Amino acid sequence: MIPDALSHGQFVTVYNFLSLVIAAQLFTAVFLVISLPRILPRYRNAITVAIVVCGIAAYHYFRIFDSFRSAFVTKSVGGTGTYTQAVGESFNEGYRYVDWLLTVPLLLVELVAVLALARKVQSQLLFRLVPAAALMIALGYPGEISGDNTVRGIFGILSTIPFLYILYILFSQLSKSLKNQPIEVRGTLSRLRFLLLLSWGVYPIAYLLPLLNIAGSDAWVYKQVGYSIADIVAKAVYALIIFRVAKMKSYADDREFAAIETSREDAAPAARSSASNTV
Ligand SMILES: *C/C=C(C)/C=C/C=C(C)/C=C/C1=C(C)CCCC1(C)C
Repeated sequence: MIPDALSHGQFVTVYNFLSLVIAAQLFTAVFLVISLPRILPRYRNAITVAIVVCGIAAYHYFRIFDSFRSAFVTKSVGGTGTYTQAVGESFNEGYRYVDWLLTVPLLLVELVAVLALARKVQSQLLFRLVPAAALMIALGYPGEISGDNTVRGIFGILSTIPFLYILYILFSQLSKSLKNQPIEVRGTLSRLRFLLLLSWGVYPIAYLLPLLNIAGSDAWVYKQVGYSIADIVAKAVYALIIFRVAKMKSYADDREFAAIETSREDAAPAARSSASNTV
């Protein structure tokens, strides 16, 4: 439930986190646009999807930020007092879910695309991952907007089923494909899955907070902060690691490209490829 009132500290905390997410998504997208020529064309699809994800997220955070600012108002001088819900305005949590409905399937597309698998394997993976991701988000929404903790709990459990299925596919099916990846990127890709697990795991925990008897407005504030941090890691940081994988794979695929790209650095490309095996 959206709290009736926020203390000044709570208001500022949410305000600053929402603002930070806008900056992170927007400038990650800008960085990736500028960096596209630094990878081979066969990996540019993956990065283009990453740019779209960060762009969609930045857009929705502008909307969330606006919605937050008009939903909570204060009469105190200098804005240092309590903020209460404005008459006729309500914070719209729907923006998050529309955002996730679009971006979560795309994050999985991004990962599968950078692997550059055989077409058949790729479509098999996406055929499983994309609908499961959409189902997970769609099932979470009725619980998220419900003031009733039983409803919240039931939809939370329903949504966890496709969530576990996605993790199963990522950690079982995808492992087979990892063996065919260049040796330089295997470690990074494997760690990327744990980053995904850790950051995606924050969402159901943040969702649960209102059920854990944490005082109303605190639970809501922690939830907003949790979703915000998770969105930065799961989209922007994730995109930068995908970009790194794309760059390392480009170098491994085409030594001439690697030589041109690294010519301003001292080390020879061949010697560098084994030294760059870290995230
Ligand atoms: C960029 C946004 C991302 C990666 C969002 C991910 C969201 C989830 C993994 C949400 C999962 C949920 C559950 C597993 C159960 C409770 C309801 C949700 C939707 C919060």
